Amino acid sequence: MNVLIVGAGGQIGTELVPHLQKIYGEDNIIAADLRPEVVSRLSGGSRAIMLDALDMKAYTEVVKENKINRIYNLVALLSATGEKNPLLAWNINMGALLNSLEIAKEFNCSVFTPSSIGAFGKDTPHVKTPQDTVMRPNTMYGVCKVSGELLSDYYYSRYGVDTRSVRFPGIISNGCLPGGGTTDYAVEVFYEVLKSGEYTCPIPENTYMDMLYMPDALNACTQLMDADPSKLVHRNSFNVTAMSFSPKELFSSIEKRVNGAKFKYEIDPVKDQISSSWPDSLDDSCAREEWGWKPVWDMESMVDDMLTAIAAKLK
Ligand code: AKB
Repeated sequence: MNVLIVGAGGQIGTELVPHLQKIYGEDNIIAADLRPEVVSRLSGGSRAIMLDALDMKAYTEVVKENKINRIYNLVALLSATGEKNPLLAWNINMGALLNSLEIAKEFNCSVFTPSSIGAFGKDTPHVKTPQDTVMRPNTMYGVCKVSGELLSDYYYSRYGVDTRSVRFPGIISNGCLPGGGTTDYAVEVFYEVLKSGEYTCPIPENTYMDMLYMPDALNACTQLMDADPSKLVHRNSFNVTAMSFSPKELFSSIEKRVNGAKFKYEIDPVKDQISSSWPDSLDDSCAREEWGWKPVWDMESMVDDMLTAIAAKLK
């Protein structure tokens, strides 16, 4: 297995690289990112290279030279940033995906591209959102995610490219900070509370969204890609979730563990609009049935682990 991760320096990639190294061996993983400072951070113990996934020629050469047979395409501008510059979001998100699919077709690679709860919209059923349902997002990020799901399925049915994907909810982690997402509050709060004892939340207190703790997200990335293809009814993309909570519920769980922590709300209208259009909770039974998805972290165990890890990091 020779694996290439493009967009490796983001929240998921930073932790996916060591996760894949443990499974497939360090020498078989190449971590690629556009930013030189990120490449030097990634290169501790891994094969890290500078690559712009929009540069088709350079991308093709990397895949050819390294005999890559699996691509994790993690290149993306997230939901809130995407609303600041929709055209850029389209160009980056769709450009990287199309290049990945074309290269995969030519070199017979499998491709994992994360989709998101952002693929759903206000007309989607919000509670226990089914796997197959209305998808009419009203953000550019969501439009890219739905288009990406369709394109990935098209490359599978038309050209036989082994494309697979999950719809990630908010991912909570203590490695690299997320950036530009609507669910970022659920990570930021831990840093702020441990640094200053208070946090100002941009999302209304009773808005529910699905979340996953990073170890479960990493397992989703590898478990789905290693799943028996004959069992997959769906491919692009599977609902996955481990917990659904509102800011109020998360903060009350943190408050129980951090004495005197204070929370207030200054609602960001863009994030408010996006978060209220997303599901409150997903039905992930297809992922459970078709490839054995079974998350292990819930909100309480995640809060314990995050507080310990970030307190250690801040020291
Ligand atoms: C975002 O908030 O944009 C992402 C996502 C849920 O896809 N974290």
